[in-house]
Amino acid sequence: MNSNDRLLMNIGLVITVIAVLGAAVAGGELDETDEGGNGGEKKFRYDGLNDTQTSDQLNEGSADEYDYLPGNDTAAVTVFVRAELTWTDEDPIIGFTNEPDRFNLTITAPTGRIFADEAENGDDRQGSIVITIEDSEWREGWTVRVTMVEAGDQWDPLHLFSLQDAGNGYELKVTFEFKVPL
Ligand SMILES: [Ca+2]
Ligand SMILES: [Ca+2]
Repeated sequence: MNSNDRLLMNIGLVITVIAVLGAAVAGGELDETDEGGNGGEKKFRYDGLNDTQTSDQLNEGSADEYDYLPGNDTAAVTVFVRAELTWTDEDPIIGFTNEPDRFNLTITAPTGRIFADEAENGDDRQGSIVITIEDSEWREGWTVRVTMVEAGDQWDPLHLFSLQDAGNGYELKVTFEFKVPL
């Protein structure tokens, strides 16, 4: 092997190492070493779960519930949760105003602790609720609940005639970040 070949081989090795490191970062497969309470070491693999749910129509007073078990593993520890609910109230008929719709978004943690928020859409008929939970250290399952609290009806300018607004559709995007013991 001449010196040029050796140089090429070394360059190839460096590129391979960089490529492997890059893949590990991109895939979220970095390991972490945590100090355990008993002085031992625990290793975890980090991972994520993204889910999107859509509904064409949720009637006023009704709710949809979604259950999640991050990693499909009761040993997985959820470290971050984000749920975003968005909706668009219907276009009103000409001359009428569509009064806002009100949704409630509730996340129930494995401990039973509840995180909830409620909002109605604006005049542009766009509505959204976002809940984020950071620094969670909880194992096991979570529940996300979407409730169509109240659908404001359509009214004429003099408030003499109304058309019932029965509810609304929505989109729900949920993200979990969790670590699984190795
Ligand atoms: Ca409405
Ligand atoms: Ca509506």
